[in-house]
Amino acid sequence: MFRSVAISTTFTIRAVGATPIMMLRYQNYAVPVLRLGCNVASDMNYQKRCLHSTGMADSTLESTVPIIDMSMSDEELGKSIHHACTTVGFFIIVQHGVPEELRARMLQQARLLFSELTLEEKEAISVKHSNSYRGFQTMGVNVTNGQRDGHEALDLVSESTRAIVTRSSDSKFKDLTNYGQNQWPDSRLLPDFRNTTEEFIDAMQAVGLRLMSACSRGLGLDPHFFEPYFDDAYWSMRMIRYPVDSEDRMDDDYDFGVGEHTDYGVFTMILCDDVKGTLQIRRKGQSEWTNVDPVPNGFICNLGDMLARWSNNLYVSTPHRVLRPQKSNCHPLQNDRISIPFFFDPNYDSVISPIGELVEKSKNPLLFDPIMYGDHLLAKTSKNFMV
Ligand SMILES: O=C(O)CCC(=O)C(=O)O
Repeated sequence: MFRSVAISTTFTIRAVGATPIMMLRYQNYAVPVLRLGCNVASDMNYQKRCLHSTGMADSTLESTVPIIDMSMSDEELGKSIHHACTTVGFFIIVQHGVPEELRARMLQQARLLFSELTLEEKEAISVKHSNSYRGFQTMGVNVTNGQRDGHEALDLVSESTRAIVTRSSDSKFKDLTNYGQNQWPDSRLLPDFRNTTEEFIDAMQAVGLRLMSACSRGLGLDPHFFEPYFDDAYWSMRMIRYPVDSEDRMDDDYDFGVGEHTDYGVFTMILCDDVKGTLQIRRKGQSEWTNVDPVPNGFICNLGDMLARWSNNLYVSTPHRVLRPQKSNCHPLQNDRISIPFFFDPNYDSVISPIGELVEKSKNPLLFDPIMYGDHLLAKTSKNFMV
């Protein structure tokens, strides 16, 4: 189905079927590629250049969004995560164990999803065919705060049967459900998409479990405290393409790639290409927004509402948003940013209540009632689409 023609040692032109030249790629990976082969943890000069690229002094950004090397012990990792979660709510993990080659393949498959499928092929797996908020969203179908977001995306979610919940007829969710099957692109069009994605999901779940174990230590809990809540972790992932902002936009729609929000679950880990100046956070008590730019081979991480609840707001679920990319920040051959957030979240039927010791540590009054994670998720996802 694919024909490849090498035109130099660095670039490859691909064609699909009879369609001439569909796209340019760099060394068989979707461009831009994150410095393949570099050892990020030891490449501090490169990290410093990345930090400078936001226009902030190193020390400012370092204290804003820490870079956490996961090769340290669980004890040390717990302390680092604790520091990040009690301050900024965002951090970047490196040396996380997900092979660079798998990250590159996942980004490549995501890029192919957007570039190789026709609108009709995307519509065939549209979220509008799903009763459980899974599938493809063409530009503007995803909504945040009532405004259409400037991105297209595919949403995939755990198919755990724990999401089959019988609700009373007076429940506001009575006709809604998160339980369902994912919609995958036709394997004849993208033969490696599903197996690469499933391999990536497995790898991300392993990182998620390690974060949880370290997190329990950082919180001073039993290291196994969170395990029963994650034996069937209800993960979700999005593959997102943000096209560059266009100047001929007529209304308020598409102002943002994603509007301001907090995440719903526990830990989000974002794999993205190296386009800068898009993801922004607003720290507690501050009105200005700060860029969080990618670091080679790193996942940008943040914590979500469930960890804030468990810790009675000792850990903050930080508001963030995504600006539409500027052409000047994109790779010369591209007009977009690709981002793949992986949401590592508790079992669907986990009931999350503030943990006694943490209510005390937080010095806050008891802030939250118990909530089933699935109910929180359904309340949010049921408002996310305008189809
Ligand atoms: O694309 C990104 O950098 C972040 C996306 C995001 O915030 C989300 O999907 O919740």
